[in-house]
Amino acid sequence: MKYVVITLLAAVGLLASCTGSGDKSTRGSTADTGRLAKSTDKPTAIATQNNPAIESTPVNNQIELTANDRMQYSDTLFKVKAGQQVSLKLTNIGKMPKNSMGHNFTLLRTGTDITKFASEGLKYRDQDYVPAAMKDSVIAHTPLVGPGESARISFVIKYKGYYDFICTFPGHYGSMRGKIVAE
Ligand SMILES: [Cu+2]
Repeated sequence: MKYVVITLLAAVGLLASCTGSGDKSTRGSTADTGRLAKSTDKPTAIATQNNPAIESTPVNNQIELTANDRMQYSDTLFKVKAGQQVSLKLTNIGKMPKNSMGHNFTLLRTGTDITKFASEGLKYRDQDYVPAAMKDSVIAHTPLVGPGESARISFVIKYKGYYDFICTFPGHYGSMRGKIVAE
């Protein structure tokens, strides 16, 4: 009899937790029609699910981003309108020479293995460390910019979802990475 009561309580508890969180999880999974980042994605600095920062980030297809000598981007979360042109300007505000502290912005397709991509990129020094062998994983990228330099690119993210961007300069992707949410 005691066992039955415990089971019943557990069932009630389960039911309560389901109804409590059901609203959010349903919203998250239907909004992007199955094009959410795959669960095989490596965890990144930005947790994409249920992150209040995403809610409060305004949609803006004009992105201005800076990068510094401490291997940091000025911002790591952007939200854009899918299917429309995005203009992005990357400026290196550092002072260190390009061959020791160059930066780029490389936007990756959903499901790309960032670690694999970045290590493959090491073989492509003359192509700004963006690996030609994995070009299908790249939505867009800027060239490497040195101190005081800027690069401007435009691109379209066709589908709603979460997209990683990184700097492919050797050793940088660990701290120089962020997300673009397309909605
Ligand atoms: Cu960098």
